[in-house]
Amino acid sequence: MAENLVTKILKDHMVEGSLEPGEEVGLRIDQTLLQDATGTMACLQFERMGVDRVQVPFAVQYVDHNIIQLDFKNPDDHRFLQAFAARYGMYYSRPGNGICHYLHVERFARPGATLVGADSHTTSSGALCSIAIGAGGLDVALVMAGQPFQTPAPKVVGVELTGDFSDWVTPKDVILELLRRRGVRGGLGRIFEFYGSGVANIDVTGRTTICNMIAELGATTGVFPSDERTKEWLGAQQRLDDFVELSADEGAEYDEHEHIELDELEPLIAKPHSPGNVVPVSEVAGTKAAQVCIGSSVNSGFADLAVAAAVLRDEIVYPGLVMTVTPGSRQILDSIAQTGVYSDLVRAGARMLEPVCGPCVGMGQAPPSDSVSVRTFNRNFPGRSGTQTDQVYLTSPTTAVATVLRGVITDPRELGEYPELPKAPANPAVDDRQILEPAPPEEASGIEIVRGPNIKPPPEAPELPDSLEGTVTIVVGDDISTGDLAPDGVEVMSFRSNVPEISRFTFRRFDPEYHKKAREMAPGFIVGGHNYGQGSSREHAALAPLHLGICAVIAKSFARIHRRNLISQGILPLRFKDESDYDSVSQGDAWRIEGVREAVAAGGSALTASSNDEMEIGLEIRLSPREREVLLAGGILKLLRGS
Ligand code: MIC
Repeated sequence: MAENLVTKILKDHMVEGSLEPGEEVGLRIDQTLLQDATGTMACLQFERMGVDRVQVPFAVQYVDHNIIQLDFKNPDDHRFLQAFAARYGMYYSRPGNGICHYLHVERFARPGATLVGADSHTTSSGALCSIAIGAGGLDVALVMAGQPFQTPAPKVVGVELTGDFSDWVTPKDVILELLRRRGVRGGLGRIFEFYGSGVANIDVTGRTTICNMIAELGATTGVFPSDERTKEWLGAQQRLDDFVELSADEGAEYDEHEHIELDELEPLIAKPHSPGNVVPVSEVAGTKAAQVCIGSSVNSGFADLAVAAAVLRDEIVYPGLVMTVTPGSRQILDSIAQTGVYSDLVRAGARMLEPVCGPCVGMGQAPPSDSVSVRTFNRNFPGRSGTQTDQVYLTSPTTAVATVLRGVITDPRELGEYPELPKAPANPAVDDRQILEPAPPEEASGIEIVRGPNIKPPPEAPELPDSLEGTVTIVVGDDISTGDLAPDGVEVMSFRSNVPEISRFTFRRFDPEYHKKAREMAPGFIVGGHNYGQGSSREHAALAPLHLGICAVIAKSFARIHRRNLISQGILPLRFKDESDYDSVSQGDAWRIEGVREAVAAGGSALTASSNDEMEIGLEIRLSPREREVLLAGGILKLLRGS
């Protein structure tokens, strides 16, 4: 039978389970990726697994998120991670070397490989035809310890691309178009495979943009075929040996279909406060902007920055607005310096930032109160920029730079003729000296891993009890992001190695005192709407509630990574049998759920919550056999240890 590309790569890596959509599949993983904001927890949990050396063929630790060094906390984490990587067999990319997703596509991703990373945008490496999946830190640590990666087998959506872009329209508009069509829940349980004649018109940088933001659809990942563009890229990266041609068979079948005619796309933009809130730029044109940020974890490639520079050559940044530019990696920084892109941007008045995630996660450059910030980033959840009253729009570099010129959101097609762009250097500065090799096994055990005072042991859940009795600590709506549970920004993220401290910020957007109330009410339940836990992979969004005494989350539906993080940490995810029951729940309700352990052990699918001894609420349990074992034990670590 003619096979699609996803099926080919998954079959090649399947070690257990089934590829039937929704069934659990176990995959052999070729590569793992950690970044610093999720890495310390993952490493601390890896340590508890009692494994002497990382077991995957290639593991890398990047440092790109918690970069601002206001005090000792972030540098202490970096020091810990560097020593840990050397000790346990991971490569270590030094701070300032670049953003993990850009670096991985430059240096390590390869066609046909599998990659699991503790960052939801690990999907970026789909640009080089890897099956690259984001996961919580503990799940990645488990893979590093040599276990297969367990995930629900996805449906495959074939996205046929035809035609070519018209001037000013870019690959960012492809992913915004998918988000416009499907919204932030439209990719759940799905891998998006791109094919068709239009694929050849998107270079690896453009493919990276699309695959990065496929995470915003809630998708498992996205993947492009390995073709001439892939070969060109690998050649420039001096990695031609990694090239293999890979694509779907002629006439391959897909579970679902999308078709995008590139010529028909127009410049798009996502309005506050969701990446799924997409409209044509023309609809919001004229909106005054206080800030424009180009670059960061998406749209930081050479082509993205070159177009901004070409538009700004001999012009200046509109006086009422501040512009920042972030190159994706040291290599890209070198390329823009060599080609004059850097100086055109500097002369125009752009503030040039170092190649790190930066403003995308509220790590500096927070916009002024109540103002509009136009960003080429991937997420605009409320307050993510660091300013609680932010109004963040997400768009392409062309729309962003048109806005820089005029001071108001501008359809770039109004700028007229498309400028001549500088060419990327044929031989970019490939230099891996900032990526340190692990110590050889014979020296590794002598390495001291220093832990600063902010590095605290992660909490563990108790075994699943026979019944759950507790209080509804909060009722939240649809599309709650992990940023609501463990916020972005310099202050909160510096507690990524310290769960007791980070839990003080849980749900602070709704109630700054939530953490105190939750502790008083413990054991507690959280009640949520659809797509609970969307966004990032940060397991702190499960660990902080665990620390506050949350034993179960009851929602209308869950985002993939967060649902799995809850289970891995021993928190039970349950769904409403009848969604309308959600409306009858209030904060402070006393719930009793009998027979939980028995139902989970027996693979039962239903439970009943008795609320205030007055009302019965039907609940659904949807767990794979493996997830049931994990929950019964009280989380993955306890299951592994057998206690
Ligand atoms: C994000 O873009 O939301 C992050 C910050 O990269 C997260 C990782 C984290 O929270 O550390 C992600 O995407 O998983």
